[in-house]
Amino acid sequence: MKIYFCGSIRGGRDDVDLYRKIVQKLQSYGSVLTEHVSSPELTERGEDAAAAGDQAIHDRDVDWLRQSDVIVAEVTQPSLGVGYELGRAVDMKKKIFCLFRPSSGRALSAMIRGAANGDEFVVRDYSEDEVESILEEFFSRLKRTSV
Ligand code: 6IA
Repeated sequence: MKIYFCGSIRGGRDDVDLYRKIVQKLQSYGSVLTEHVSSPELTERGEDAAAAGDQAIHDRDVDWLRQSDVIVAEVTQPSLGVGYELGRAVDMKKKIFCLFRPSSGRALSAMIRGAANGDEFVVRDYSEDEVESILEEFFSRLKRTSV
């Protein structure tokens, strides 16, 4: 299974340790095309050096989205890129799982929470200590529905 993980980069790297934990867990279900999103070396400011490569990043990511079987997004830290990826993925009729932590004190965008339909597009509120069990639950349901 090919998994596309979305997490904030230029939107802010506050949750990078959590992204790492999620990606590690996702790797037990398949290959994660976007493992770099969880890399601590990838900083929001360090990205400026790569400005000339933005088009290549965009085109490669959209191509990976197309190839992926499922999209998992940590959406607590608001990110334009993650919102864009989710919109494109909806249009590609992909299976999408969004994770949001209400303990952040933020309110999730209506364009993400409002897109949830409990089937193709799932939004799950969670707390950090539940992250592994929530992913287990999601992937076991995914396996049941795709056989
Ligand atoms: O707007 P943001 O930067 O927060 O958007 C983050 C999302 O866009 C992530 O889910 C990524 O999939 C994608 N994205 C944004 N920047 C990059 C990127 N930067 N590489 C890959 N995906 C990205 C540069 C990488 C570097 C090694 C030169």
